[in-house]
Amino acid sequence: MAPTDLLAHVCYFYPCSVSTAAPSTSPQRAGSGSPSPSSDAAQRRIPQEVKFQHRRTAGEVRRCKKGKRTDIKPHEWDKFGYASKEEVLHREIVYDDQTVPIRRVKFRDITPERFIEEFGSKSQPVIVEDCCSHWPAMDKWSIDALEERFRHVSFKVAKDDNGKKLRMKFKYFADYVRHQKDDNPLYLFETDMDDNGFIRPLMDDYEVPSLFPHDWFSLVNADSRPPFRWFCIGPKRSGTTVHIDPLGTAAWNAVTHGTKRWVLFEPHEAKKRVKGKDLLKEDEDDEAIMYFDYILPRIKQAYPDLKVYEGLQKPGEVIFVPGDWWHGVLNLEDTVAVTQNYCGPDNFELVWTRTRKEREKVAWLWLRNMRKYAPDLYQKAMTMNRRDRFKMRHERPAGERLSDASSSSSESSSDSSSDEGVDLDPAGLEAAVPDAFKKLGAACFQKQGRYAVDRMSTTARNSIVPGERGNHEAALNKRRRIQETVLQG
Ligand SMILES: O=C(O)CCC(=O)C(=O)O
Ligand SMILES: [Fe+2]
Repeated sequence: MAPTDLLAHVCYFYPCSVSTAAPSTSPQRAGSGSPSPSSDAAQRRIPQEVKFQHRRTAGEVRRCKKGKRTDIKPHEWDKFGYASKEEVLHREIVYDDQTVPIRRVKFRDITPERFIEEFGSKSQPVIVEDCCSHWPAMDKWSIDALEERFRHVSFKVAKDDNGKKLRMKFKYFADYVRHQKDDNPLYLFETDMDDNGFIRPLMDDYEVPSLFPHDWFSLVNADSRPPFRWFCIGPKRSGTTVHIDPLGTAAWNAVTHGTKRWVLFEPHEAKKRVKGKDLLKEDEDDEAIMYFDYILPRIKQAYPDLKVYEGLQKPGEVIFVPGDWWHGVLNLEDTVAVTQNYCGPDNFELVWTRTRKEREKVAWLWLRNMRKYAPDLYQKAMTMNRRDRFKMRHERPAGERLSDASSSSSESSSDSSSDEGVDLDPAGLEAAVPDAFKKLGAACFQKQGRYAVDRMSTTARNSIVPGERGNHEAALNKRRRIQETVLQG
């Protein structure tokens, strides 16, 4: 029995530390000196214990923390003492000259057509109020209700340095959420919602908001498509550091419980400015909470011309993050959300340009299915390729590499699916872009390849062995065979 098991009857203790430092200072405005961080807290820690309800929670948490961060010890996860500095979570956003409120609109005041005209095609972020308040998830995704349903189901709560997923049973994660005092807590981010039969019931609790009717990436077979859907539980103080989503995809993110604080920057802004790494002082960290506490105020001070979009997202609200926008999040409370990335008329050009270059095999499989199931989209992609004199893999002589393509080694199991036997000769295709794509209007709401997509994903789903216990290789081979039949049939 582990020593911690002997400590208590009802509660189980996990050593960590607490700071005796005063709360960090509020953000200061440009010209009033550099906002001071909370990092000196690290030097003045006194040991403290976190009480968990379950005997095994501490061990599970330690295992995941060790895997996720090798630079610090599990007991150092609270070294800056943010759990006793609630002020950071309650700090008001000051909308000064450079801080722009993220626009807000009520769901009942907007149609999908207006949404794409005003926000999608203009690449403007927006928070849509009351967009998902009717979902069953609004009740069914409280931590307590989720614990009842998924007590023994394991969810991904971190990744190690090799990209291996670290999973924890929900009962331990719920225990952790309720009691943790970490500066930057473990963040549950589960993408296997459809494939994992134990987790799939979550899919019945929400729907894709009607404002996002397109999902042209779903023309890529389920097992080749890059991850695009996540169920997220962020304990308070957890968050996501500033980044751009992959392949130019846009995202919607719906909160059912808790509050997210968002920061966004326009796509043209330099990484150096928006991440502010060179504004960090020695011994400081740059996790989400530190970013919102002192890095963002310093960024505003250092770059007064930088436009910073900020806003709070509450339960029932959905935020639209356009493709290529920088964004970061701090969960101000224990927060439950679902998010999906997509490709539609608002961002197809961007996504196709990125995908054909960065994910050659995915692009090839996508194009192959566009040709078969979404001819308008196929023509659009081929027109772009001709315009940019872009040669896809099957069009280049054997052995000729795409000069600036990034490595495709991170691609999914589809890498081994056959690339041969299907000729995608562009000859004879119309050069003109169909009118429906030129004008972003009602015509664009015709869903591309609907039948094909349903048929493919059903077939693929049936061949998947749920969870991680089946014969993975056999399942993959079967899926490959089905995929080839579907694609060539
Ligand atoms: O809710 C969050 O923490 C942000 C999620 C996000 O931006 C992402 O998954 O790409
Ligand atoms: Fe993101």
